[in-house]
Amino acid sequence: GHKSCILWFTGLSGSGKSTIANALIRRLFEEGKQGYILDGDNIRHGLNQDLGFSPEDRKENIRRIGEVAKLFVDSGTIVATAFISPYRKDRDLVRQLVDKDEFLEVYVKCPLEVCEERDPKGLYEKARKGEISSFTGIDAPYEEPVQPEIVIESDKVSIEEAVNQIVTTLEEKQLL
Ligand code: GGZ
Repeated sequence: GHKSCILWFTGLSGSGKSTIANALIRRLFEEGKQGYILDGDNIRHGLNQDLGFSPEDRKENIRRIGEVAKLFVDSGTIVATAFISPYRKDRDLVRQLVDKDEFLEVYVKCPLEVCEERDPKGLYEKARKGEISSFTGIDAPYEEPVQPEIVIESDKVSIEEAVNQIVTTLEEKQLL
């Protein structure tokens, strides 16, 4: 069996949060464990489509996602959330929504230069040209986690290694 928990991915745009979270949920499924992912595709385009990228809107985005993630924990699911969540305070508020052992902050650490080089959606280029404002890492802040449960250096490890790293931590914490 497993214990349900929130795996709270945080990191810059293009750091690999969604990719790693998706690979993790797939691995859990293969092992017969119930997992679910919350990301921009199913949240920012739906529940949170009224929100933009001002500090206030990002705060409300994270607050709602935290509440939804808590519901998934109640339902017995391992939930992975993949949002930049740039403000430490907003992440800490979510941490306090569930039991201490049910929240794992997963910092997907990747140098800005590498994210900018990847630029999968061309957003960094637009931000540099001033076509998008308040872009995280360019003209909006990213506050690094202080004591994340897991740090993944996504420019140094493969997706498979990242998944292994998370699974190992879940096993160590007796969540799997
Ligand atoms: C940051 C932005 C912005 C701005 C649009 N700043 O690479 P992506 O495209 O898929 O990931 C980014 C996503 C960030 O949404 P989050 O809900 O994760 O952000 S937060 O946690 O801060 O609320 C990017 C796209 O949306 N995007 N404009 N200005 N990312």
